[in-house]
Amino acid sequence: MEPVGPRSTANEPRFANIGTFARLPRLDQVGQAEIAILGAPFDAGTSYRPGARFGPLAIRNGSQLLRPFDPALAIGPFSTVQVADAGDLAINPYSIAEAVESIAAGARAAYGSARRLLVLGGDHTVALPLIRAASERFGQLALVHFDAHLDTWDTYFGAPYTHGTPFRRAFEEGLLAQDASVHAGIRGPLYGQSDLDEDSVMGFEIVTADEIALESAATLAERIRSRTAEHPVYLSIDIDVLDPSAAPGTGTPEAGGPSSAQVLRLLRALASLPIVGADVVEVSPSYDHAEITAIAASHIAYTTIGLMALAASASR
Ligand SMILES: [Mn+2]
Repeated sequence: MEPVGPRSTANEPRFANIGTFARLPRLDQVGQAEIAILGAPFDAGTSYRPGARFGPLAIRNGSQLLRPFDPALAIGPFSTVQVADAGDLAINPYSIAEAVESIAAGARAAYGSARRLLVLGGDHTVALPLIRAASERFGQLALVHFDAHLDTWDTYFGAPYTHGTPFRRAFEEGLLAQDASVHAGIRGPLYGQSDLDEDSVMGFEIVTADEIALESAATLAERIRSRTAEHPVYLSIDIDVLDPSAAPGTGTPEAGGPSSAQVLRLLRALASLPIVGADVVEVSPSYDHAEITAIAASHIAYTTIGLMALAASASR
C-alpha cells in the first residue's frame, strides 16, 4: 500500500489547519506506520532554564514549511515509508519518577503501531525511558548523542532522573552496548576532569564541537560508524548541540557550537547507520527568537526521519 503523505498544499496554504508534524497524517488515521513522531512535553528534569514542555508544539509549528522531498539525502521520506504523527504523551508535570515510567509505557504502546519512534522533547530526561523501551524491542543499543553536554552526570540535588543524567542511568541499566556510543558536539566548562574520565568508563567516545568545525563530516561519520559497529543505533539530539546563535531557544546554552549546516551535514553522513529510534529534545520556545530554534529542530527531525526511512529500506 502506498504511504499516506502530508496534506496537499495545492489548495490549502501550509500555514492553515491543525499542525501535525510536516502536515503528516495522524497515526490514528493510518493505523500503522514505519515511523511515528511522538511528543513528550515534559521539563521537570531541567536544571537551568525551564520551558522545554512547549518544545513539541514549537517544533510542529516550525515544521509546517517542510516539503516532502529531501534532495540532500535523495529520498522522499514520506513516500518511501509510512510516517505519521502520534500526538503527545500525557505526562505528569509534578512527578519525575512517574513521568519516566509513563514515558516508557507510552513508547511501548506506540511500538504497537509503529516500527520506529522519533520523539520530540521535552527535556533530556525523556531519553532514558525512551532508550529503555527501544532496548526492550531492539536489544542493546549504540547511542549516538549530539549535545553540548555529556549528560552522564550522576545526580543533581540527589535526584537520579534529570536532564543531565539519562545516559549514566542507561549505562548502569545495561541498555547500551559496550564501548559503542559517541557524544558529538561536546564543549564548554565541566565540573572537573573526572567528568570525562567517568564518561569514558561508561563507554563513550567524544567528538568535540571543535572537531565538528575542523574535520570533514565523512571523517567524523567514519569514526562514529566504526564505534557503533553493527549495533542498532539510538540517535539522541539535544538542540543545544547547535551554537546559541543557531538555537537560542534552549535550556542550557553553550557558546562555541556548530551551525545547523554543520550538524545537518554530519547527520546526513550517518546515512548507513541502522537507526531504530531517535529524539530531538531541549527546544524551549520562550527563549527562542523568530522560530530560529524550532525551525532548526524541525529540519534536524526531518533529516532524522530521512535517515530512518533509509534504514527501513535497507532492512527490507
Ligand atoms: Mn542534553
